[in-house]
Amino acid sequence: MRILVVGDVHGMRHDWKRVNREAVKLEADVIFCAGDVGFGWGTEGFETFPRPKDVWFIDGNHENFDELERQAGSLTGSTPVKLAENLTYVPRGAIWEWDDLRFMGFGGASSIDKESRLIHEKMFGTKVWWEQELILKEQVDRLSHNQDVDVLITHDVPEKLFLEWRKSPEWVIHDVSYKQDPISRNQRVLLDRVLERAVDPPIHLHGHWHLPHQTQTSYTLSIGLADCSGPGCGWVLDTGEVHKQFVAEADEWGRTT
Ligand SMILES: [Mn+2]
Repeated sequence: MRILVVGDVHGMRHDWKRVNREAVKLEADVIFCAGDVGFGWGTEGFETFPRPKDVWFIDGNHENFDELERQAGSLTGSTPVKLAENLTYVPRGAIWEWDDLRFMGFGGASSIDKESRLIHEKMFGTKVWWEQELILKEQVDRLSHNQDVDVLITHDVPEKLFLEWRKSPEWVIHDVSYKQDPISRNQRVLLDRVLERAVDPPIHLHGHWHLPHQTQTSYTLSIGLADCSGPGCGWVLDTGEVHKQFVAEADEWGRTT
């Protein structure tokens, strides 16, 4: 089974069309968006976009969370929720299997443009920021320990993986203060706990930063995806190959015979 994992769509219909064209070219069975799809954004929300392939997504920070909660029932849950034909939402902490591989999704992040969004709300009277974007401690605490996940998909990056990424040559950011505010850092620290419960998965994918990178740590290959307006927005995940890689690494850890 082949999954095309993509970064932030931000409700951009033309970017989404390109993602679909790529998915056909790459013969992907599923498109998985790692958050910031632009769900429930006016009448042109992500949920109205064409879906020639099966589409799965986690939430990011730029979604209409009232609408998402109304349609999905909750932002947390242990299993994915089918919202419509070819459209599945993965609540924070949900687990599923594709070809014997265990996947976990965990959305949510802080909007660093919150202040300008609140000003917009005051000026135009339309809601463009939702407090549900933030990952809450209790949403993490409800996860059971030792989930032993093969592939973890989050919107933001766990702090532990971020610190490794920052040390690597792939760290090309020029504004060192970018997403270094205490709220953003706290969100990433909460994701560290998710990473722990998932028992250091061999593969981790995330969006939110719009910066493509591949950072190998002792246990996890962390892959950052650009947003869907440019290159580096997609990662093809072939369950057969991931499984091979996982087994090879497991051998090195001495976990399998
Ligand atoms: Mn984001």
